[in-house]
Amino acid sequence: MHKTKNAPQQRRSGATPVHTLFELDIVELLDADRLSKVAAGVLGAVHIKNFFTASECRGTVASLAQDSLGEYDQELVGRRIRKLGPAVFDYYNAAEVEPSYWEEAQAAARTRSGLLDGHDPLAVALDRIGAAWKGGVTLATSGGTPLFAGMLREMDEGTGIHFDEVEREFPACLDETPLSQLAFNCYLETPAKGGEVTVFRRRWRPADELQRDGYWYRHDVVAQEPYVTVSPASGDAVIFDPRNYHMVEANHGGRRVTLSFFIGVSRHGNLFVWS
Ligand SMILES: O=C(O)CCC(=O)C(=O)O
Ligand SMILES: [Fe+2]
Repeated sequence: MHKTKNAPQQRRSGATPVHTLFELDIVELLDADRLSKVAAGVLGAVHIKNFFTASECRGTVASLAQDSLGEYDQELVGRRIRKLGPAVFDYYNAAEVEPSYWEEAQAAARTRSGLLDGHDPLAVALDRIGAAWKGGVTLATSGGTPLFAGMLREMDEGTGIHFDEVEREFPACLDETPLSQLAFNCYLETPAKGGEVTVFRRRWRPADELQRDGYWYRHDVVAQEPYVTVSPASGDAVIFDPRNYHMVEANHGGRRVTLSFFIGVSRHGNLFVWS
């Protein structure tokens, strides 16, 4: 089901102990301690079984009309990744989030709001995360206006190796700098084979720009690094720090549909989300 490859704990004689701390925890219920550990960089990922029930997944995917999906700029990313809703990523090359973002955001939130038997799957996910965190979860803001969070994303060809760090890619975007950035994905439908997500214990360094392969990065940047690989079943959710390099394998047989957003940890202890 899952694979963990960690470097051995280092403890040479005479040296102080140091721990790699990049495990994959598989749990039935999300808890605040694991969320903190991923945010603090001492846990590779948390894989939550059955975050959504089978009927919540089926209901949401069944009511998601194919024609409601747009996609990331194929010219930029080099593959087809479809999605409902705008990503601030779409505006990385602009100085700020542009008017078309807000229009798309409103339309997508409206479409998504009734997908789960008349309810919003994002609201359900945020309730469950808030219950685990025992604190508030709100939408992140940009220029005082709440951003869109909660894309429904469909990938067939996976992704290359990349990282996501809003403060480094789009410093003007969020009103509050998060102490840590997490990626949340709940897998509403999963392929028979493929679609695994691998997270490497390695953040971006400036010299990595020499290792770029178009939008993605060459495998060399993570070649020596510990990693965790998660093979989620439908209904499962995975939380990791996307500032670590990560990638998704291509699908074989079936669709891979996720509810996806980023989570920032606020200086006040609450969480804020965006896509
Ligand atoms: O779909 C996934 O498993 C992860 C996709 C990804 O790159 C992200 O959420 O940042
Ligand atoms: Fe990513």
